[in-house]
Amino acid sequence: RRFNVAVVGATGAVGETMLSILAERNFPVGKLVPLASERSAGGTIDYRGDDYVVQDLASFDPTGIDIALFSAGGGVSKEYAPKFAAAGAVVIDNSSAFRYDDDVPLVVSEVNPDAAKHRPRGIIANPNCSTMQMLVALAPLHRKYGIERINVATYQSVSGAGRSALEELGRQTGALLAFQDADPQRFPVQIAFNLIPHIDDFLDNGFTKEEMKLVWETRKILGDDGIQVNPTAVRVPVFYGHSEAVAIETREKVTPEAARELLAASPGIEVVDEHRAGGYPTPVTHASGRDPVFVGRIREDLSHPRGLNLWIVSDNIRKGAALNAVQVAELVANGG
Ligand code: A2P
Ligand code: 11C
Repeated sequence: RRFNVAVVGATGAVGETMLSILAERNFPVGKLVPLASERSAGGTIDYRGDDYVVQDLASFDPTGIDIALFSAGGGVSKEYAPKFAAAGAVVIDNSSAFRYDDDVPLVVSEVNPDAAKHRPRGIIANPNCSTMQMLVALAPLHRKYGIERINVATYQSVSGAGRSALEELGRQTGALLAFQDADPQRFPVQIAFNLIPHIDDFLDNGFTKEEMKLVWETRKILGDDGIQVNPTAVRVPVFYGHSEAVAIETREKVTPEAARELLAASPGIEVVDEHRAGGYPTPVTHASGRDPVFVGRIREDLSHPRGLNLWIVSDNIRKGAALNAVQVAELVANGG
């Protein structure tokens, strides 16, 4: 059977990758409808070599859509996802609008695929990119050794903040190399040749919302409210690919050798961990434009008897957003 698919936010950084991944993976698309705001309605996008006219979400009738992939921000999802679901579509939503609702499953395809089956509101939430890649790597360790605590510092690329953020890094870099000013617009301070310990809004507890997503989403996806997570989220001047320095504390001791073996045999992961120059994953050399979550620098924590350090890198637009959304669509299409 074929599925009528709507991509909401089709002109955005994530939306255009959703379209290319649907094509790459031969998703059984019947009718394809790219949607965006009235700003880009009437323009065209490419899908499998054909032009498709972008339609205005505000005036679109969702009747007949089977699967809707949303990536146009939380406000758009809050308003339109329930309308698509009411018209009979399964909505796979990449925003944070529904992630913490009890009756909306939050699914990483390699970690908790069965959760996608129980979707009373017709909505499945796609996790935040930094949680996504962290849990693809940590879930196998958690199942076998029991993770009690996670310390994580992220190094997040600008593409996580959308197309305008990619443009800002490019513009500022060019301006500074030409001895011109680089006034910040999309980010609160200059991002080129800098880094910013601030992603998403500040909350009352002094953490940012991006940091708390790592706490809340990890517990929900692993189904374990006891896991302690201590996050710091940092924006870095990289175009594509988020990196994470992660230190875990486990109930049972795990050696680096055992961790390497387990992770190398787990789905969605590629271990790159040689003790030589370049023998570790980086956004540019490994992750950008590719599907796996790359794990390297696996070593014992010198300061904790059951501690392990890992370096986790993945393309935030692919596994962190568009790829997982399409993988969840595959689960739905296969009867999940
Ligand atoms: P548009 O091209 O019309 O602005 P990014 O995260 O890369 O900035 O992309 C955001 C995506 O969400 C774009 O496709 C954008 O479409 C879409 N979008 C933003 N606001 C709305 C809206 N109010 N209704 C529909 N689509 C929207
Ligand atoms: C970033 N993680 O890198 C963000 C982007 O909750 O879906 C995705 C925000 C979200 O800026």
